[in-house]
Amino acid sequence: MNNKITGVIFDLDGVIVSTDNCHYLGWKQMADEESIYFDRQINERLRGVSRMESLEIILEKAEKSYSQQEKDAMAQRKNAYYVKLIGSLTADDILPGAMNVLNLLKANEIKIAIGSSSKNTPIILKQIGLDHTFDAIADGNHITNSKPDPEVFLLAAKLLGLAPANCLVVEDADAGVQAAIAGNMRVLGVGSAAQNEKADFTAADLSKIDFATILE
Ligand code: B16
Ligand code: MG
Repeated sequence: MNNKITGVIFDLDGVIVSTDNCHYLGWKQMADEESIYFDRQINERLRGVSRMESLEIILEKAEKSYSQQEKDAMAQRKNAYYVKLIGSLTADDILPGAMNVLNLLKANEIKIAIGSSSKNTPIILKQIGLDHTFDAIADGNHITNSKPDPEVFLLAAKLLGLAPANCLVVEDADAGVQAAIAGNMRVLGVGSAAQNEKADFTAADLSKIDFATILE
């Protein structure tokens, strides 16, 4: 079977743009208002994890239990803080190497997609000027099972019209690396996933890898 890479699926947060600080500040404001302990170390555990699953991780430190209605309201409140913060993102926030890689792939007629857990994907892409760049977008609005489930990547591959074996995923979260492997795709781990031994390729960021060698 021909397993040449003909499509690349990019995670968004931590791969194309870094929004972790905005997530941290949004959750921190909500947690402080509820007197729930929250720090940057706990924030690391939220990488690639859906909004409601992130809230459950934060609530591990809560001293009372919350009803589903209260949880929905807390997640909504955090998202309002977060959306306000990402309103100041610009193309300058695109991570090192990302534009070069996207241009290289386009020049080589390799299809490109986004596979992100974030329901704010459309807003973020518009803010950084990449809303017309990708051939397909699969995000938190289109899936029911979040990473490490492969659903978002399988949907991206389907939208590209490609078999999973012909796709490479680029991820910064261990949950995302696991999702790519579960979806029978190859994976390049960057950022926090640069040390992940399960990844087929690793690099500190997209400026630190010769992408052409992956495509050979
Ligand atoms: P939202 P990715 C993920 O994006 C973030 O890494 C994670 O921290 C966040 O909780 C999740 O999106 C959901 O985001 O609240 O905007 O729907 O890394 O999968 O692009
Ligand atoms: Mg990510």
